[in-house]
Amino acid sequence: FSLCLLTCSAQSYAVDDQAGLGRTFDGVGGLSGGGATSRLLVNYAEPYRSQILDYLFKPNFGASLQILKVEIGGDAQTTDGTEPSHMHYENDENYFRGYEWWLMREAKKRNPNITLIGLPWAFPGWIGRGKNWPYDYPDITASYVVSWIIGAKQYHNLEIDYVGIWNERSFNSKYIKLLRYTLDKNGLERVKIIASDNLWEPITLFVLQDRELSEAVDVLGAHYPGTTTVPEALKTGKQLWSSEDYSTFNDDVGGGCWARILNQNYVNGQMTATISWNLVASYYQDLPFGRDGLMTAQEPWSGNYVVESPIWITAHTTQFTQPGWKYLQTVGHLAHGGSYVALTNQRGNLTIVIETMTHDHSVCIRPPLLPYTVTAQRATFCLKGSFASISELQVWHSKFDFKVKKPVYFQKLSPVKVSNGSFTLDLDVDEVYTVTTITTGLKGNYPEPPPSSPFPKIYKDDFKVQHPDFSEAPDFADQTGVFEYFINETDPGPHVYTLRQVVTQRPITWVADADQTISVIGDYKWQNVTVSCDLYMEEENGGGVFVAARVDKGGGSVRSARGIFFWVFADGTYKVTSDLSGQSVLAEGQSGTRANIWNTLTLSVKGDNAFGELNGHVLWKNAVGLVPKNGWAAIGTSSFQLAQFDNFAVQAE
Ligand code: 147
Repeated sequence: FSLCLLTCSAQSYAVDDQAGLGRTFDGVGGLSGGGATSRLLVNYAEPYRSQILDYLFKPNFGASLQILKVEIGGDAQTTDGTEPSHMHYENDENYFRGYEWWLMREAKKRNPNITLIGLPWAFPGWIGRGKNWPYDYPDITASYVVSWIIGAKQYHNLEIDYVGIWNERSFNSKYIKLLRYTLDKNGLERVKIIASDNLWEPITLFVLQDRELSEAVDVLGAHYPGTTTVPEALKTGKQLWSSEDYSTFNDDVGGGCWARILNQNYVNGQMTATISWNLVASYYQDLPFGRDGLMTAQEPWSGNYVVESPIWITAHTTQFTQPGWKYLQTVGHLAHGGSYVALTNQRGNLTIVIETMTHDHSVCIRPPLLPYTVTAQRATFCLKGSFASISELQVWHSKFDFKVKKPVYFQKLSPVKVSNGSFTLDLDVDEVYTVTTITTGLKGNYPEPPPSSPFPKIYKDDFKVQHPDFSEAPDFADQTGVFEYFINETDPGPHVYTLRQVVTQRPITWVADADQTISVIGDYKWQNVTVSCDLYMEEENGGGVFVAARVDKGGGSVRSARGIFFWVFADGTYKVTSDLSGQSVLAEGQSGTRANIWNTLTLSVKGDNAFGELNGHVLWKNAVGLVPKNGWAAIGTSSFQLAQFDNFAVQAE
């Protein structure tokens, strides 16, 4: 007792529950969506796909995530692509589109206790009855969102635990109350509401001033809070979450960012859950925010994936805690920089996580990080209250090393003996320690996956799949509109199995979707390519379809995508443009094309020259002027309209 007091007079930190405990821990999570961030994951061959899922979700293996948050697809562009809605049209319901259902099932399979969250970024157009706004008919929006929750249970036996409002956009009190009411009316009282997935304000003031709203909302979720909250948010008495955070390139600085915010979101901001955007970087790296996931799995064609440092940083917390544990009140900053948190299950178990991330090695994408210093230091932790009798603790260690580049990730060290109620660690900079009574920690490991390789230079898809596992064809990354496998029941000939663009009305958007639809595929570095595809316009008035090469943009800037676009229209004309918007015309003329028949378009680009063929005959040839030097191949339509695609083929040099 006295010895600990003595050692505690230096740089020492009490770990003590005698004055009561802190907040309830809700978990660490990953976000799939917002948008299409898991797009390429689904097409990994086994065993690699399961290995990736194990690194993410399997308890006591890798990140062992405690929360999975997914986008409720709204048919619109939501950062790295579109995700399909379960209701493209008012009279349409389908709970087997996209990959979020599958991902939730895979997560649950590995961890039945994982917390599931759904949040819309965008909505199909009919929700707004023509207006780009989801709150004019709040009953429609609420029943649409609740349908998704009911569908999850009915078709996938998935119980959604939390639902959000509208990602980083306006909330509406009437809508939130109606959502609560609609949930309850459907026997979904257990589903909790998060609001508003934006900043702490104005939702906090609304909750403080509106008793009914306060009763409807369970969690205040803020994005990129920079580890801090506001006094009013604390005053609500609600759980406070960082419901989207990180979004940082997943190198070791990204790992440092993640380590710092996982601890300090509680230490500074009393936040009890932190969710990473995104879960896994499974989208073409040249789309916005490339590699901003806990790990990287962006090459289904090679099988290569990379378990990045944030996976092991996550493990430092998740393998030694459970949602429902309590933070201790005795958490805080270390004297020479860094922080520590301590959590208990209130039945004798204790987990302490310590991080000493330096400023420059833990900057996140946002918000700006004010200067601070961290130096090597000796820290003594004094175990008191229920923890006074602990005699030994397990120790797990990570150390980033930006000099000789020999990092240590999540390594088990010898247990530390507690003597006279305390233990001492010599902390260097850029380290994470977990010191814990939990003995089940494990650094999971699979053999190295295949080496990285570029997208195949020769690629074909005839979309001939009778019972596809997923609604979307491999490797196509929809940037506006949704492209789905389709079966033409009555087609006599070769086009029974096709890919179909199905969004017929501009969605309630999250960013500026193009006025055209487009799905990109391939290698962004491609320059000289031949892209060909059979196309079928279903629209007689205003029908138009294209194949493209060197497409240089996707995501939120898809509207300004440039490249070489070869269009044919149902009015018997063709066009070649250097932009998706169709403004910069390189060539145009008569094609004789019309709706409801199949046409084959071939676009060949080499250096500054390009030519286009229609049904095997050269239709145009040209020197193409100012077009991008490289980019993806693509297919699409001239507006939100039904159209089909078959026998897609690309040959790159
Ligand atoms: C978030 C979105 O919610 C995600 O879908 C994804 O786009 C992510 C990428 O970092 O960003 O949206 C934000 C966009 C801008 C800011 C914050 C969040 N910002 O400028 O502070």
